[in-house]
Amino acid sequence: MALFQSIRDKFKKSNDKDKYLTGLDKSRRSFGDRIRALSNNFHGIDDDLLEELMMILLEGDVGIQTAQKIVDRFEEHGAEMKNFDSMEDYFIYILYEFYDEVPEEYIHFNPDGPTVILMVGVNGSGKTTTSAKLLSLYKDLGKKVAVVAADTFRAGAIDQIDQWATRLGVPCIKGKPNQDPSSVIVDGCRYAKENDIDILICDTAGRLQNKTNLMKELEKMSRVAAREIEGAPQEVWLVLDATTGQNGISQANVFLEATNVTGIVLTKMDGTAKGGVVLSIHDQLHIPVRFLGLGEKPDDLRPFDVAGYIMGMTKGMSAND
Ligand SMILES: Nc1nc2c(ncn2[C@@H]2O[C@H](COP(=O)(O)OP(=O)(O)OP(=O)(O)O)[C@@H](O)[C@H]2O)c(=O)[nH]1
Ligand SMILES: [Mg+2]
Repeated sequence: MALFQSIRDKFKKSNDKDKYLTGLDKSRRSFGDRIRALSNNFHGIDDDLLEELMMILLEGDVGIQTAQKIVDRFEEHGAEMKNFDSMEDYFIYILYEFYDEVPEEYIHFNPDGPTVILMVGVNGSGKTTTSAKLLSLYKDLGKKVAVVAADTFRAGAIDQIDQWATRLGVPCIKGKPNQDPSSVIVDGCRYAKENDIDILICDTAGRLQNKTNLMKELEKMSRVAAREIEGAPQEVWLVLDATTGQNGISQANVFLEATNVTGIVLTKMDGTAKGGVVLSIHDQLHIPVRFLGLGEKPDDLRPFDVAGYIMGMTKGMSAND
């Protein structure tokens, strides 16, 4: 099938192919393998098959509204697929198209100075680890990077990011425990301007708090950053733990109401069989997924790639492909 072939070709050319295949192995073993198992009892597109596909989507954490939309789209033309292989390829194409229909939004780099990226999210979602991975990624791309240890709330948080920074050989701007995080961000922005930093990553605290306080704190951080560097923060990335599945979507909504989130990073994709949550995020939140955490090593954070994601979740690719 030509449509499917084009996704496969894109994936084949990707440098991140192996990372996607390994990182999404758990999801593929439940999601992809279950789709393939439908071949045992395939007699065309009927209500039973549609119901099975719906179940597979739901168990992959695609979420009911999103799953229903996908199945409806599939049903429109699916009946033309007369054998299992073409049905499977068509279904994969529908998943791909479902994500791909909105044009990709790219990172807003500041053309006139440091680009400030604020990392936000609930505790344990992976903000600090992701900050470190981003430092490593942009450093490897030849950017001058620095990090602000703006989590002054949790004991040990400053040391955690500081140790990463030392290991990666990048500057870390720190305050004291319990200092106002916004004041550390001010120091970070000033350091970035004085030292021609290209990308300044701000690792913030993941304390659980009510929406009003969260809003106030995030608003203050953004306001002080903008006072130092025009247009800052250029990006606010919400870090979500993929293993929390649909709960992540409710968490996301709280942050979306509290601040201007410009992108999502989904961590721990390697630790879940419920990787379908990416489709649900796209459909319900309309915020681009920028990166996927596909493992614990610094280079396991990969830019989001639809073909990689869909192929990694479904068919994968054999060694001879
Ligand atoms: N397997 C895997 N583990 C990850 C990934 N990203 C983060 N982790 C792990 O998740 C745990 C929490 O990560 P942190 O980066 O400390 O999370 P945080 O959001 O900064 O947490 P707080 O500072 O408490 O708010 C750590 O053990 C990380 O190693 C990922 O993509 N894959
Ligand atoms: Mg942290």
